[in-house]
Amino acid sequence: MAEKFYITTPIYYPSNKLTLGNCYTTVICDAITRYNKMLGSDVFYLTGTDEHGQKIAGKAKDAGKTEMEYLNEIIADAKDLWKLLNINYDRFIRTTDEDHVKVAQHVFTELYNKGYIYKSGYKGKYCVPCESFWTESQLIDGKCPDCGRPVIDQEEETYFFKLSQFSDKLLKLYQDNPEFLQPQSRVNEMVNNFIKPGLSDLCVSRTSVKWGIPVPFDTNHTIYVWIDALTNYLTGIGYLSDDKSFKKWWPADVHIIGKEIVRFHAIIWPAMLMALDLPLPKKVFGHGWLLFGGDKLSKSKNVDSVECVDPRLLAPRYSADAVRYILLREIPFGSDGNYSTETFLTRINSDLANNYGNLVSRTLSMLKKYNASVVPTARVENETSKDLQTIVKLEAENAKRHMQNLDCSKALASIFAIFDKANKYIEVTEPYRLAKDESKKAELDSVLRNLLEAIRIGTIHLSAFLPDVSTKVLDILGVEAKLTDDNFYALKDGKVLEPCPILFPRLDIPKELEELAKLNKQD
Ligand code: ME8
Repeated sequence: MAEKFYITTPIYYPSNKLTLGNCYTTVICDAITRYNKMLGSDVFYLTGTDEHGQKIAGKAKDAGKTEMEYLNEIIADAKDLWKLLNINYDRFIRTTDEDHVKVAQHVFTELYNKGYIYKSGYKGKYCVPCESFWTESQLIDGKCPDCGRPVIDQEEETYFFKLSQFSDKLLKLYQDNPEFLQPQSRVNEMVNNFIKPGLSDLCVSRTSVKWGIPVPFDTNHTIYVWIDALTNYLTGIGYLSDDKSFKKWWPADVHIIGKEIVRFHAIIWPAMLMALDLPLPKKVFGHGWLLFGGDKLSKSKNVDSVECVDPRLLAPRYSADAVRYILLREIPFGSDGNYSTETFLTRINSDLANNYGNLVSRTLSMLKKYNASVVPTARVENETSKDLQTIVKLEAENAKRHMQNLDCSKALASIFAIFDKANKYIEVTEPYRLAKDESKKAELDSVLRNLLEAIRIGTIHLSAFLPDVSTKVLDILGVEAKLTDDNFYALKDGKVLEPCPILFPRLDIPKELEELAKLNKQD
């Protein structure tokens, strides 16, 4: 039976349209999903939205809409965006979904019945217009960090989860399972910044937030943030509604999240699951941030004026594959990295148009010119061809290894090393020179065949990352995207190959930057 693999993104706040930052995690999870499917795994990919809370209610009110009207528009846009970027999720979960409301309420009641939740009072600094509590340290100059207005001391009756009881269990979890939280630096952050100083119990209900899931046995309260949000990972695969599915998929193989929410996934979530006697996720990966001029793309900041960051504009103009490529390739996985429109356009030209696109079109046009587009059977073994085969095989194995570590950026570097090598092979073998000498026909045919095989192998790996362009090329070659064979000579001898359309037109970068600046202004 195929191995199962359950992967999740965070559920995003639909308080505004989703951003390129949200696309980063979603595209990574999609590439991991596709790659694992090619390896023969049975994969479930969950993404969705986190729809409760004061902020959403306030936004809806400002827009003169009901919460659901406001949310439905944003969710429709999010789903369109995922379609635009070829995201192949299995379920889009919304925390307003009926089955999720039941799960969140069930979990809250279970934790209460088991003695992990108790009622008490919450004292804090309260901003009346924002209806938000803040801790002393969150205030900016003693004022509300959101709106800058004065805050008052306020007390509210709330339920608490006994998080403080889990310190030792969490330390043991990290110690016994070095795979649980990655990259390793995040473990040190959790231990030194939160667990060693002592965990406080967690506020899990509110009476002042009306837009939320009611606590079933005390309906003055709504469930506050994390019990509602984190349990989506259970609902998504049928907890309480489809036992067979839940048993098949749980525990999650990996939760991929941004580093700012590692604390919730690596401390609160395992503690809740331990309290519920449910198995823990196998891995939490906290990736770094895509930075824009050194800043994390934040929905509240208008970075659009300096950089073009709207995927809804970039994908139709440069292709979904190009947007996926920059997100998957540019930033070392786990670290922060800068995004800029100029880097994006430069990568399209250098990697996609020159390295890959040009390799494919050059090879197919030589095949047409020198062998009537027929896949040659010739196999002349020499140092150069052996060298090509060795590198292709090695880099294909490297790509697989990097994907076991979820590292799309390094995997893509390995795949592009295959194309680099193939381009160098053209330079070294000089097929145009061989074509001038009748006696070198077998050698020429062999060079063409080797190029086609390198393109085949590289493109199969590439298809998890750039599905559109890979499908085009694999269709021309007449092969399926299966990672079963990284050896040469799997193409069908004698097959006639169709010509290749231009895969990535070369861009005039200064002109594009000017055009994008104009489009940004119109927005
Ligand atoms: O935190 N770089 O939702 P959210 C990289 N609802 N990743 C980024 C990014 C950037 N500049 N900007 C956003 C929430 N992300 C909660 C989560 S989970 C049970 C609840 C990605 O809309 C990254 O995955 O603020 C980050 O963790 C997430 O979007 C934050 O999304």
